[in-house]
Amino acid sequence: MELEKNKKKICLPRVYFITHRNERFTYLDSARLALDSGIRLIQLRMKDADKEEIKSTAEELQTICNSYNATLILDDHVEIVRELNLDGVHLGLKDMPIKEAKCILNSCQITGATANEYRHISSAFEQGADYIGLGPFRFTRTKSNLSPVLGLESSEKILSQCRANNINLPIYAIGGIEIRDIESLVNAGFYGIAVSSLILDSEHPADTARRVVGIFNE
Ligand code: TZP
Ligand code: MG
Repeated sequence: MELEKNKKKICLPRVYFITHRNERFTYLDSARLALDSGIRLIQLRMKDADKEEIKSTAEELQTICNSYNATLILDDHVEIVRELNLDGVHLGLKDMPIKEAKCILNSCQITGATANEYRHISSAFEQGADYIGLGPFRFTRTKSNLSPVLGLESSEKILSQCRANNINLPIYAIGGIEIRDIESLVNAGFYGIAVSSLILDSEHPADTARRVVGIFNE
């Protein structure tokens, strides 16, 4: 999907990588690995870092993403997105309201929202969100203070409520997603998947990332 925001086209590919760090990867290395493996939508998420570190990392990653023609979304920090003119921001349930962020950002920049229930999606939709991350699908250690795990049945229910109410936003499944989940998630109506540990904790991260991209390109 391409969002035509004035003259700039921002792409929302179906595989969305969330940065993380572990013994093997820094935040930047995790993003480089994803980009090298064909992923073209990155969220820079640095929960344990201070603002200056987030800003300098975002600046560096922006140059890298531009060279791959990839979309870069920053978690939480609307003011950094504005200052660096990044492609967009992702906001959680306790972050700045979407409509407020839309007033701060320019019309080329996209705003993504976290949802765990149908009412979160309908509220984000009314406020002008450009995409939704719905989850957690399974338990995950990547995020603390997890909302209730949805699983397939609740996810399907929420997606059909969206269809019934003509909410046609791209909705990514997020949280603990495994390769074996992808087919049923797509069949349920998810637009795409947002993943981190599936790739970073795998024995061969680049192979896993390529495999995931390949599934969506089939
Ligand atoms: N929000 C819900 S789960 C999650 C976020 C940011 C992290 C997803 O990471 P993983 O490692 O794919 O479970
Ligand atoms: Mg947040």
